[in-house]
Amino acid sequence: MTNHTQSFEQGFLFDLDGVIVDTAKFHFVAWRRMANEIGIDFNEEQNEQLKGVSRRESLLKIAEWGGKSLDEDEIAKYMHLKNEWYLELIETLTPADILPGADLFIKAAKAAGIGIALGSASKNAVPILERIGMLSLFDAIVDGNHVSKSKPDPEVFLKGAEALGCSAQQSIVFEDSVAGIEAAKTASMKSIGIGTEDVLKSADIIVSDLSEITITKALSLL
Ligand code: B16
Ligand code: MG
Repeated sequence: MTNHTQSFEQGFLFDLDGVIVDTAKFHFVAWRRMANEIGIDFNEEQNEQLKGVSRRESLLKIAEWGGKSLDEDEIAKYMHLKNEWYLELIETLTPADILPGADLFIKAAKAAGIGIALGSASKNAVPILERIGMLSLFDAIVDGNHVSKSKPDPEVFLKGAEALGCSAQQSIVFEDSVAGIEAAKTASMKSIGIGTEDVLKSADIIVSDLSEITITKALSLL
């Protein structure tokens, strides 16, 4: 969903899982169910390493933890199976699952004339945004269906800025993963880390959620 006729002077690029909504808990349940099917188990701490990582890379990581090698047919089968279970779980999402301050912050940015884009690894981003009632706030959506390289490659954010018609220097990335902050840096974009300082130390500003930052403070980075 990109509109090439639009042009914003400044753009805010938002990751989805961990910034706008906590879908990580559903990814964990679905991946663990899938892993158990093939005799592997993993814990919540290991699940941290799957945040922001693509579906295929997540499966390969889990297989590696269990010392299993998978052929292409098995990879396709297990990715499909995990996604079916994940889709069942996200059926329960409602606007109450929006992370603190995310909707108010994005609405305020939009009202200030800033272009709003999604930059997510997920191929399920559109149904998730629909479920939480936030899809119409986005001027551009760049997700796992539009990129060939995953974060820390900057492709997802460069495409987002391009869709908004604004430069990398006038774009700010909002991210909860280390790979996403690294992608913003490689794209020459400022970044706001959503999480804790020990994990996201290289972000320009770090807050625990979007209720803790104002538009003015974010724009002061540019
Ligand atoms: P899907 P984000 C990422 O979302 C998740 O953090 C990650 O755990 C997941 O594997 C990835 O999306 C792909 O998701 O299976 O729905 O295509 O943080 O980039 O918004
Ligand atoms: Mg994320």
